[in-house]
Amino acid sequence: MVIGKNKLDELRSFLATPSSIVILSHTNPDGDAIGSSLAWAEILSKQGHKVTCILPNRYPYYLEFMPGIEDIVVFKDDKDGRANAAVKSADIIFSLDFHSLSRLDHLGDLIDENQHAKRILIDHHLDPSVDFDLMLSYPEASSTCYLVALIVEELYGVEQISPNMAVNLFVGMMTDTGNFAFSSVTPDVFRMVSVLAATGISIPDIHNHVYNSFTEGRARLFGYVINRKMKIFHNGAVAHMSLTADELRRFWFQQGDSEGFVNYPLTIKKMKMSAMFTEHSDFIRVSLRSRGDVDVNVFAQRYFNGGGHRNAAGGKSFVSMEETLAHYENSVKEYAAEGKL
Ligand SMILES: [Mn+2]
Repeated sequence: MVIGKNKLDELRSFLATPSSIVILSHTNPDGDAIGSSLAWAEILSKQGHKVTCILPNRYPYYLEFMPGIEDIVVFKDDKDGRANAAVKSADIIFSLDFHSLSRLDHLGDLIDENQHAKRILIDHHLDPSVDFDLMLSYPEASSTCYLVALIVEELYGVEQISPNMAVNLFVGMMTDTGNFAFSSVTPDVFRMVSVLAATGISIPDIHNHVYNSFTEGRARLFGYVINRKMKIFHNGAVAHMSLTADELRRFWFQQGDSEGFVNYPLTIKKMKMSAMFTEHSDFIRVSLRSRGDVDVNVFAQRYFNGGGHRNAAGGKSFVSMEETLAHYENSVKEYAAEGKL
């Protein structure tokens, strides 16, 4: 994929003079959200801009190794008003790895107060909202980190990618592609991986940090949910799993612990679609994954007030767990009856 020359020219002109810049990413930030934010922040700082990264809430503990992550302002824990000050004085607000300011919870209200800043989107989710002055929206891109790498290449040259930037970009490119296994992966993604690897980063170290740094509670919770909570139906083609707040407490749940669980049913032959329902204080988080042509982006939009990508999407439910699971099973039936499953 190629980033349009006009878009790059516009971006270049927005960045022509040193500015106060805020970089935002989505609630429950993942490796791609954080990696793209940190890498973009580093290169912009080097160009003389004053950059603040803000996330609506905290990142999972196993991403704490990412270089520069301690400088991110976590809006939910921001006692000294750093987010407020940065947003109010911002000339440019970048939104990375999410497609609508509505995904920011209360941070969105703060953004609304600054109406003079230019708003720029860099993202790969489907159906972005239109409230941006410049949109670098590429749903075919396998990750936002890959997009940022391409933009850095075009604007400043790949030799400007430092080892720290390479670690951050690699984390997002690796996690958003299921270890470079999804259909969104192109030959050019591997070209960019080669560029990152050439900076001298240790890919085994990154892999260990991201995938082999969990707690014992997480391992036991995983065993529990697969053994006791996975339901398979629709002739073995659809699965769901759920975790109530009570069950999460029993396994000393920390944010991020259930990350990736939803993918596991898809390791079963003939499985086409998987869902994971996790109870939070005022809603149930819905994660959806699918294989091939089964479109969980449309499914999430239609049945769970959400969206995302064709094979990975999410949403929310505001009824009880029991009702949510029943709604899911009925929705699967309806979707299948339309030939979409
Ligand atoms: Mn992403």
